[in-house]
This record gives sequence, C-alpha cells and structure tokens, in this order.
Amino acid sequence: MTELVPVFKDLQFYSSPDTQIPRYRHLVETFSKEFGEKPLFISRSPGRVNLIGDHIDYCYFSVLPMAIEYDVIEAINTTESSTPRISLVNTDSNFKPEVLDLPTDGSVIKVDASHNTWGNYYRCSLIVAHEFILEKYPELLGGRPLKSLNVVVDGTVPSGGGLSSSAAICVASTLGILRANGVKQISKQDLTRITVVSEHYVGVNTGGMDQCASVYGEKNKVLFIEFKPKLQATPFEIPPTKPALSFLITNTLVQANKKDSAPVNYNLRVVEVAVGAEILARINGLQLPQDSNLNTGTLRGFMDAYFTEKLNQPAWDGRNIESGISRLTELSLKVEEWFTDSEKVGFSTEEAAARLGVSVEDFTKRFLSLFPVRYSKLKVYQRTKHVFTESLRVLQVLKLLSDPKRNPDTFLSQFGDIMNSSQDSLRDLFNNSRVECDELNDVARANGSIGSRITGAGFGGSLVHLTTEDKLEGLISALTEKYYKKHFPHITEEELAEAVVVTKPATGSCIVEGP
Ligand code: NG1
Ligand code: MG
Repeated sequence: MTELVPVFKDLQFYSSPDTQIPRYRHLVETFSKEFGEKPLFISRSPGRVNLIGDHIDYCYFSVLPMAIEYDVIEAINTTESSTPRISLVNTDSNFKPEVLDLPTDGSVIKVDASHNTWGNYYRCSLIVAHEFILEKYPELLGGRPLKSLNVVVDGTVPSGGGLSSSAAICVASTLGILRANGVKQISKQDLTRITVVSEHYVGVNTGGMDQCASVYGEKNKVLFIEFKPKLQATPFEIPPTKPALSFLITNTLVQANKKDSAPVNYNLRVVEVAVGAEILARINGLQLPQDSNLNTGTLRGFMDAYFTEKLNQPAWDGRNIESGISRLTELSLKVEEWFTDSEKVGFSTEEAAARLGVSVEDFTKRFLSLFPVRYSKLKVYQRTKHVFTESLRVLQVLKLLSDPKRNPDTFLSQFGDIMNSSQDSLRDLFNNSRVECDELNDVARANGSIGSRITGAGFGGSLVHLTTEDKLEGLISALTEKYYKKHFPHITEEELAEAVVVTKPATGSCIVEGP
C-alpha cells in the first residue's frame, strides 16, 4: 500500500493543537506583511530524536528514531515575476531574507557549498524537487523553470542541536515546492527517497535516517527504519510503564557545526567505515557490492556477504531479530581478531592502501575524493566496532519493544543500560562526544536518568535521556543548576526552556490547508 503524505485542515495532529495556533497565525501574518497576500498552504516537517543507532544509517543498518513536535512550517504562494525566483523570509531575524534566482533556461539550480547560507538548504530542495518533477511529471513544466514562489519559514528545531533541523527544512521545502508546482500528492516513500540525498549538495555525505523519520513520524510511536533490502519505516508503540516513561532532550548548547567541520568529523566517519567494510572484505576474500552513492562497499554489505558467501548461511532479511542479534554479536567479536594490535591504533593513507592492495593514488580516488576529509590516522577498527555493536543495540531495544512477554519490572532498566552502552561506544570508539556532552551525561545519570546518550551526529548537539515522569522535575533542576547555570551563567528562562524539553513522538511531514 502506498502511503501518501497527508493533507490536514486543522492542527489536530499536534498533541496540544491550541498552543500552536498563535505560531501559525504569526506565520500567516508575517507572510501577508511581507508579500501583501495570503499563503496558498503551509508545508510542515518535524525534527527527530534518535533513541538508538547513531552513525550506522550510512552503513545501511537499521535505526530507531522518532519524529518530535519541534518542526519547520513554511507558508507558500506562487507569484508572477519577470525572472523566475524564490523570495525567502524567516520569522527568525537571525536568518536574513534571501532571493534565489532560478535558471531561466529551465535547468536545475546550483548550490555553491563553499558559501553557506540558510538559503542553501532551500536550494538543495529546489534541486531534488525539480529533478523529481522532470522524472515523474515532465508535462508540469514543459521545459520551463519552476514557479516563482514567496515563502516564509518558521522553525522550532534548534539548529546544530542534533535534532535534524536541516532535514526538517529540506523536507518541508521539498514538499512545498512540489505542491506549489502542481504535484498535489506524493507518497511518503518518494518524498523520503528524494530528500535523503538533498544535503549532499551542501557538502555533507548524510545517511537517510533523518528525512525518513521526519516524513514517517507517527504520534506516540517510535520508528524502526530499515535501509536494506529496501527503505521502510515500521512504527512501534512504546509500551506503558509504571511510572510512565518519558524522553527528555537536552541541548548541550555547543553547536555541532557539521557543514564546516565535516572534513574532520561527519564526512571522515563516512570514509572510515567504508574503508572498514573494504578491509574486512579483503581479509575474508569477499567482493562487496558497490553502493551507488558512496562508490564503495558498506558494513551492512559486508555482513550480508560474510554470512551468505563465506559461511553459507541464508540471507538475513533485517527483520529476524534473533538471527540479527547473533550475527552482529559474532561480528563484534570477530573484529577483535581481524585487526592486529598496530592496526587497532589506526591506518595512515599508505597503510590503508597497502592493506587493500591498491596504490595510494587509487585509494585516494576511491575513498577520499567524493567529499574532502582530513586526518592523520583512519580509526577503522574503532569505527567498525562501534557500527556492529550499535546495530546490535538497536535490535536489542527493538526486541524489548516488540516482545509482549517483556518483564515490565526490568524493561526500563534494560532499555536504559543499552542507551548507556551506546553512549560509551560513541564516546570511546566513535569519538563524537565532547567534554560538555560527557559532563551533561554524568549529571543526568546521577540525577534520575535511566539511560542517556548523544543523539544524532554528536560533536556537540543534544543528548536524549530515558526517565520516568516522577523523576523529571528533579532531573531538570539538577541539569539546570549543575550544567546550564555553570556553563552559561547568563542563560535566560526562555533559553533554558528551549534547551531542555520533554518530548513525545509526533506526526511526520504534512500539508496544512486550514489556518
Ligand atoms: P543530525 O545530527 O541530525 O544532522 C546526522 C545525519 C544522520 C545520521 C546521524 C548520526 C544528516 C542530515 N543526518 O544527523 O543521517 O547519520 O547524524 O546517526 O546529516
Ligand atoms: Mg542535520
């Protein structure tokens, strides 16, 4: 069954719709003030918090995020203009208005990734929306440029906070551009497929979790997102507990500047795990299918090849939890044997090329030229071990969530322990924590959190904590005193309220026609 992105007449899809009314009213008023007319419709997409499974989506292992109520809403109308262009206004005055000129010959707009402005995210969306129309509905444009648009954007997802503000704006923009150009209905699957690659145009070699979670979000459900054998999101109810469980998100207020630091953090990790996949394949005499985005094999591809070709076991469908747990446990142990002690320290470019039996030139072309990266040693063993153990933890949590016979007395502590081991792995093996993240984590764990971990890319950004409703107040006040007031003595009540939030799983992308 093809699920379509829904169109709503009112705001009932929020858990407390009334609190959103003033925000929508302000958006529409800003639009009228700026452009002297009413918007045609509002396009919306949420941020997400990842409960478990970080830095494994680009290896095609499954993840477990949920969409949150922080979102991006965009009021849109088409407009006549002598040259085709998009006029972008943001309700937040920190983001200055931008005008994006569309190529007059009907070709797809370009992004200058070296000149980063918030408008670049909109350009990414123009590219993927335009290409989708050319591929599926060429008659809508007949070679003409996309329509000129007036757009006002309002976002509540903190930027650089690890809650996927970038995916929220890319998905909301893409959905809005498509509708304004005559694509009245789009499937969740198509919207995810085309937006997954959108941020590649601003120079970040992203995985697909965020866009998928943003599109498929469902109230009160977490999403089990698979990338292989095909992209799909399966919602899972969070079981009732006594006292009721609660997810708290805390922003460290240390920004993860992923765009500018990508060569030493995000994009470098993508390279390290790809090199890991190819080295493990070589050790085991396997040839990996080459991923079309990365031009290399992936760790998921390695896992599949290792068990089917080397050990002659049946293919794993990604759904059989027990078999996944046993295979990933085995791989997590095997990596200890597969790398020598000196390799565990790291690989220089020469060493990595030699391990793969290729020239440095070939290695560079294959792994280092898609996106720029900088390093002294590639930490292949550490990243690979993280990916296998983290993917294992996702299945362990899924098992807890989906088992009707789970023990209600130990469910929360088991879930929390898995989150804590994830944090240890992120900190020690994946090195995407920072002292501020560790400190916030320690304060939380000592004050009522059952499990705490970095969520999203890390390198700053946010943490997610599993706790229960009766502990929330104490936890929040400990974090306020021992982390926020200590590091940011001048923090206002409003800033605090934005940094520390209790969140519920929320509805995914939608069009709002009503307000
Ligand atoms: P955030 O931190 O939301 O930007 C990033 C990637 C995800 C995933 C996580 C780590 C983007 C848009 N998303 O999320 O695909 O790899 O890091 O699990 O860069
Ligand atoms: Mg992002």
